[in-house]
Amino acid sequence: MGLYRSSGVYCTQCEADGFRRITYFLDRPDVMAVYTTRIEADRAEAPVLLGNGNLVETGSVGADRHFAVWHDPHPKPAYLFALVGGRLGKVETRFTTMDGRPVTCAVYVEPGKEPRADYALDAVIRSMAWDETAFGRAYDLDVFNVVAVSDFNMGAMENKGLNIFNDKYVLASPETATDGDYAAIEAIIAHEYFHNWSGNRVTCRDWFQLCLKEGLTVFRDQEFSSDMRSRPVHRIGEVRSLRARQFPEDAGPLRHPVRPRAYAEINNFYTATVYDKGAEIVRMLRTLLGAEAFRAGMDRYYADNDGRAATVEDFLAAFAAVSGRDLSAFARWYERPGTPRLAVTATYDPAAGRYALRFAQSLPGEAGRDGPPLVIPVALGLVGASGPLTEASSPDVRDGVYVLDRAEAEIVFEGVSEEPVPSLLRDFSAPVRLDLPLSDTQSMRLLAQDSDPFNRWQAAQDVSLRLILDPDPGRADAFAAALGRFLDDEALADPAFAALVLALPSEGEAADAVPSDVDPDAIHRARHDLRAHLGTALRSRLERLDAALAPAAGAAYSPDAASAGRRSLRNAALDLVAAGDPEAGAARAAERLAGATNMTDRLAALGTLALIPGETRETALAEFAARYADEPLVLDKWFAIQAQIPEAGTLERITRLQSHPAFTITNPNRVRALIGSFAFGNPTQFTRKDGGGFSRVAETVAVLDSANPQVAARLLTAFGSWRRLEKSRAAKAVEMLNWIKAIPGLSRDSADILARTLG
Ligand code: B3K
Ligand code: ZN
Repeated sequence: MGLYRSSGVYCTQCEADGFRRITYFLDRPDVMAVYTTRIEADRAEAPVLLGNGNLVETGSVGADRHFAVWHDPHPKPAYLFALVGGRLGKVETRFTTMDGRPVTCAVYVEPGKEPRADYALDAVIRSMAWDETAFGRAYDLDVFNVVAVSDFNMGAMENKGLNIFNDKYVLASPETATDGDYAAIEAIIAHEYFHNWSGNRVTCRDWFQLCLKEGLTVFRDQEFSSDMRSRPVHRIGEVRSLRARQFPEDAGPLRHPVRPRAYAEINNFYTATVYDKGAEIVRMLRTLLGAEAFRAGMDRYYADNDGRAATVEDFLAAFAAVSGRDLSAFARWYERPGTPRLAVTATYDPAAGRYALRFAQSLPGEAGRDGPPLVIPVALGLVGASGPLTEASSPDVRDGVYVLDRAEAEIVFEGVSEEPVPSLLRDFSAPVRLDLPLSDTQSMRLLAQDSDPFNRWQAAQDVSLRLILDPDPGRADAFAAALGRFLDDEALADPAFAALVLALPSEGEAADAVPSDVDPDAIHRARHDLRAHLGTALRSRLERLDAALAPAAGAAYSPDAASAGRRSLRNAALDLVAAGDPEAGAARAAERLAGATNMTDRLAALGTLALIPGETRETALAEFAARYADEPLVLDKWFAIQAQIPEAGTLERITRLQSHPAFTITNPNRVRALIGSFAFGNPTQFTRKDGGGFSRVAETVAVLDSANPQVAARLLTAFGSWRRLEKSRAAKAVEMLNWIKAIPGLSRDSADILARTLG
């Protein structure tokens, strides 16, 4: 934090409290000031000089030096201060705001990489236009600059008028970036831009209110991406990531309320809980109030708090004011850590045509007792044998939503002509764990018949999760048949959605569903066997899809969502076929790799091959490395794929990769690609019984801690689920945690994570 140099470029990172490393200051977010910044530098070394706000003066200082003066008229907290000086190329364009202000927008990158910045610049323009129509928010300076640097601890930073980015989230070309990279660039450019209002114009009174800007801004970027792409497909992605990162956090020793009550090191609270659960709270608020009142509440929030350092209470007060609703019970979502469980049971009375749903929520607090109930919006519907039962109705359900605000409640539907399957938490209307015992047959009815795309996908996930936890070839056959019908009827109509339906829950998600004594090897085997089973049973269909989705010869690559969806289904089909028949799969993947015309297909084929041991894989990996020897961001993908190979030899492979010329412990992207992917993406090897996986990550933390405590502390969070592992693995994890604890002079960042993890 503070002022540093990345590949010759001077840059700053001040959030949360880095400004005090640049100069003495009352470095708190509620101390707001107008800044004028004069930057002076050697002209050859730093021809480009950027600051916050508008450029007001430039000039020479003697023969070799020059200066620039930037003035930012908007009062801001010190954490939004930034400056950049270096040799940089740029792409730029103009945008005129809805109130007629001409804005020059530019993206600065390493000279020579300018063509790779076009997509990011386009995303800036689309973000500006979207915030005007979706939220009535216009940009408020004459320039908006984005700078890409290659050493950056997180994704990006929303400094006023001068967003600084990890180059991974700016640079893209079809040859070097995947569809996923394009989508992430679009989302992060939008996120940082949207902070201009949610974070900068209205900032946080103190760091306990972090979710006020982060949860809200994630919600805003999710909405933007949903409008740019497919809404249901994007929603499924949001929930997958919530379950992969936030649910485990909320279930382990690092759990904390969305608005934490205490912290030792605030930089350790930029978490999935603050960001993603924070966004879910905003989403629930919109569901409860309706789109119109929600928008009115947002307008009110900006009107009342512009230029202020606000609190969660200020945020909720705006919505209470416009809707007349009492939101005091809803506010508990900010205070209660943990993921609530929602248990539901159903009874059907055919004679009366009556169907009752009984809800019980629970979220044990500190003393093991349930606290006061949360307000849970449950979007729902009933699904009959040939589709949703539209004539069924309940007085408690309005616009398809039932609001549960008691510990237990029952609602009754009348006019129910056949026994339905309940479709609950449609579009994942609340961040809870649903406890609803459905049979495979009932789930498969939802997959085939529900009108809610999210729950159709969820139904397939539920069946596969049950089959991973309790393998049964007969039931797997029935599931394959249901998937086959789904693919025949719908795969080509919405390939992106179909690809998600084919993707099984991750090993992490399966582990999350096991109450205790988690054995990652057993989960891996069961998941692998199910993939092989489905790949074999669906083979001919998958091969037909593969052929139908092949791009026309010579077709140009386009990163748009529809094209990306076709690629994702085609690659998912190949991957599943390979699971069923590794030998044929390896040959097919190698062929795909050789013929690929873009990074998405190339990397997908390499990912399929990576799971099939043998010469073909090793040759493919070597060729990939040679081809991209000068592309660090592409080699990160190569590091990551290898770090996640679920084989005993991976540790040895990582040792070799650590001395690869492209690897350096001082670059956060490299560390995350190799060691982070291993710790967070390779459950069987990270938790190896011999402790070798834990110790590799611990050694990295030890080496990294003094130079980059933030990245070290983040790596350490991989140990967060140790208590749920089976005893021998858990013991090894504790051994390594204690080893780190004994390191003299450990950073506050790492010491804090350690203390809570061992707690
Ligand atoms: N606000 C920054 C994160 C700062 C992290 C400080 N350790 C990026 C973002 O969320 O937009
Ligand atoms: Zn943010």
